Order: sequence, then C-alpha cells, then structure tokens
Amino acid sequence: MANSKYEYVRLFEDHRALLPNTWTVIRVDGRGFHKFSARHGFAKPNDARALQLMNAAAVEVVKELPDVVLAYGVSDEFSFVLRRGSGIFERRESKIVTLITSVFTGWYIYLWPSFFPTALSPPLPSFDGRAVSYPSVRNLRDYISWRQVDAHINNLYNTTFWALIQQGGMSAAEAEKELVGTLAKDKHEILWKRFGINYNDENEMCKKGSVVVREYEKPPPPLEEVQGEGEDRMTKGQKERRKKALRKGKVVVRFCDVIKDAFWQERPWILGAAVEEEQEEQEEEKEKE
Ligand code: DGT
Ligand code: MG
Ligand code: MG
Repeated sequence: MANSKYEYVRLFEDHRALLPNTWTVIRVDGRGFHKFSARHGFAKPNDARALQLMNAAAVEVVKELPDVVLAYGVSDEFSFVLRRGSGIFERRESKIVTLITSVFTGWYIYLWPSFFPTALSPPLPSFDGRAVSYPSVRNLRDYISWRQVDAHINNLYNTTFWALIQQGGMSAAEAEKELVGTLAKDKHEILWKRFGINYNDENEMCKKGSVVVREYEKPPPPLEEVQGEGEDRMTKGQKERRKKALRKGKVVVRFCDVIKDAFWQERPWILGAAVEEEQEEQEEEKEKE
C-alpha cells in the first residue's frame, strides 16, 4: 500500500531499547492492593491463596517467554529476569514491559477462580510494570537479595504485628507502638514468649518469597561445552539446539534462599557463562593493579 501523507507521524515514535548486554529485571506490582486485598477478604498477614495465584500467573509468564530465566515474587509483586543476551522484541523496553505486565495480569484474572471461591468484581486487579537493567551478575544477584531481605523484614514485622492484634487483643495503633524500635530478635521473642510461635516454623513461602525457575532431569550443557567461547561464537544451529534444550526444563516454584551462592551453583543454567566471564574479568583487573 502506498504511504499516506499521514505516515510521517511514525517518525515521532520513540523506541527506547534496553541497554545491550545487561540483565534486565521487569517488576510488576499490584495497583492499590492494600484496598484490593481488603475487598476480597485476603487473610492477614498472608493469604496463601493470593500468593499461590501470583505464583501460578508467574509460572505461565515464564513458560510463555523462554528468555525469562528466573522470577521472584513476594506480596503483590513479581520480578522477571531476562537473560543477558536476550534479543526479544529487539529489546524494545515499552514492548517488553507492557507485554510481561499484561500477560501476567491476564493469567492472574483467568486463574482467579481456581484459587478464590468468590468471583472478581470491579475494580479489577491491575499491575504496573517497570524495567531496570543491571550490568553485572553481582548487581543482579544483589537486586534479588534486596527483594528477599525486604520480604523477610516485612514478613517478620507483619507476623508479629498481626499476632499482637489477633492473639494479643491489641488495636492496630497499640501493636504499632509496641513494635517501634524493636529489632528482629525482639520480634522473635515477642512471638515465642507471648504467643508460643516459633518464627522459624512459619510457612516457607511467606518467609522466603517464591522463586520460579526451570529445572532439568538432565541439565543443558554449559555454553563453553557447546562451543569454546560462548554464545557470541555459536552457529545459528547450535544456538537453536541449545535454546530447545533450555526450553525442555520444567517450570517450578521454590521457596528457598536466593542470597547465598548455593542456589545459583546448583542451577548453573540460570546465569550461564556470565559467571565465569565476570570472574575472569575481575581476576584480569586484579592482575593489572
Ligand atoms: P501501589 O502498589 O502503590 O499501587 O499500592 P499498594 O496498596 O499495592 O501497596 P504495596 O504494593 O506497597 O503493598 C502491597 C499491599 O498488598 C499491602 O498493603 C499488603 C497487601 N497484600 C499483599 N499480599 C497480601 C496478603 O497475602 N494478605 C493481605 N491481607 N494483604 C496482602
Ligand atoms: Mg502494590
Ligand atoms: Mg507491592
């Protein structure tokens, strides 16, 4: 079709691309979930159904988008990590963010009846989304650690706060006052001494948050075994074969520590060759000094 005289307006479109060669995190967060959770009668401080629904929606996003190598969720948020070399949608930021956010929201609404007995009613759940690109594995792992530490701090606070109200008969204002200036060990003590609750025995999903990853019966070979120098030097056919092998993983939800090395060492396919590359770079830098 011939160009119309109006077509020039396309020149105004701005296609911001995610920085190349970086780990991009797309975080979605429920809009106004303070109200939404109250309206739909979410249990306090944690509603297992609500968290499992978030996890189920995240699993579908990871299944639909093979370039998402990991997702981490807590409360009304989920962070999706795009593999460093991803070329998805030419790395166009708005396309990636809006797509992940809407795929997640669609599944959240679709799966709602599997988790809640009452139908959804307006205002319907909606999520905002943002992207942040991290240049190194260290930065990416620090981001995930930040979210998990945040989950821990909030959950310990909320568990104690609601125990004081639900079992201790305090008002919200009294419970809040009781907790001002308390450290983690003080909260553990309040829970144990006053209510016989051992925080360590609490639900792992609430304490640790949820990690969505692919796991394999037979893990895909590390990149350097496919071809000496990693992804950039692979032929198209080799890339396709590796992609297929990676996709064969089962998408699972785990409630575990993602701060320590063990999680990442047990699943070397998440970060791929980037870990060794970064270590080599650091060693080279040290040698130069
Ligand atoms: P936003 O994100 O600025 O639109 O506002 P909110 O209200 O979504 O605030 P946010 O995201 O900082 O906090 C999440 C809210 O969701 C917080 O008020 C607690 C609530 N929420 C999340 N999960 C649960 C749950 O399992 N049970 C209950 N009762 N509330 C929950
Ligand atoms: Mg929110
Ligand atoms: Mg939130």
